[in-house]
Amino acid sequence: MSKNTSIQNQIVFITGASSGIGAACANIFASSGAKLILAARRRDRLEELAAKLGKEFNNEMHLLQMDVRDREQVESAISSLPPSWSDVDVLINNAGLSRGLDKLHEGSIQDWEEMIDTNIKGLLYMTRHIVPGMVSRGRGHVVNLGSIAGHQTYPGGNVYCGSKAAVRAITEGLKQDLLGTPVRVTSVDPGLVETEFSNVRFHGDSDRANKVYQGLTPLTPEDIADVVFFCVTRPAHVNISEILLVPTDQATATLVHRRS
Ligand code: NDP
Ligand code: 8X3
Repeated sequence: MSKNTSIQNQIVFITGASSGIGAACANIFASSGAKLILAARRRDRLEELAAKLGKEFNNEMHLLQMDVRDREQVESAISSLPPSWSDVDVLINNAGLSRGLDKLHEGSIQDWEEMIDTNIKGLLYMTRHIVPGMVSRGRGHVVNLGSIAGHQTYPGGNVYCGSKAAVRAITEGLKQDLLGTPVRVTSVDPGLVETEFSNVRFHGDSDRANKVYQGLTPLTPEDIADVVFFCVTRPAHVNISEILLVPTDQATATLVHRRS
């Protein structure tokens, strides 16, 4: 029988670790003895999380206050990692956001740029700087957070859906380009997960954000982290390329069952 990949003492780099799915990934990997590089813009949130995980699991952590949209910041953060942190085994490209739900012809160009710069360009910068080391060391796994929005476009979703369709294509391309190396590539594509996502989408309008999940049981960040962990811990010869997961109360990007 093939051996599952052990995560003990592996270096796991998680972007967008200050909230939601990224924070839940940090928790599950910490509980299995991984060494974590936790990155996001909100350093206070990273510190809070690291204090909690350190107390619970006593694992090693390295915090990076970083904006994935800033190419120079990404380059310098990665190139100046201390030697004991530079050999990243698992990269979880999770940092991402949606902004607005406007019709395309009425949309905010600033919102579009924020989504494209974070969800596509940020993921590319991270990948470009981390994957060469994985190839030369002959080990590694990249997990990208896609979305159901990369499979189906919904009204008002236009640019967000486009950015996640790009993540899907980029994940597929990366897998093709890494063929012949042991580096694995996975896209985890959730439907509705209750996090700060909708609050960010609606620029802090929490009433509108709460309505997204009203009357249904959404996925939790921990549900997604479980799936990411499952993919990463499969035996080395198993590459899970794509997983689409939705709440039982969701059938498509627009078809959901609400009890009230
Ligand atoms: P949250 O808003 O809870 O978390 C988003 C994380 O991304 C935060 O930690 C945020 O940290 C970070 N982030 C955003 N912009 C940047 C940036 N420029 N540089 C660095 N970090 C950044 O949302 P989720 O946990 O739900 O989202 C995580 C991923 O999952 C995203 O890619 C999202 O598109 C995807 N997803 C979410 C779904 C959902 O329904 N919630 C469904 C499908 C996919 P900070 O603000 O501190 O920088
Ligand atoms: C987040 C899920 O349906 O709000 O990617 O786009 S959705």
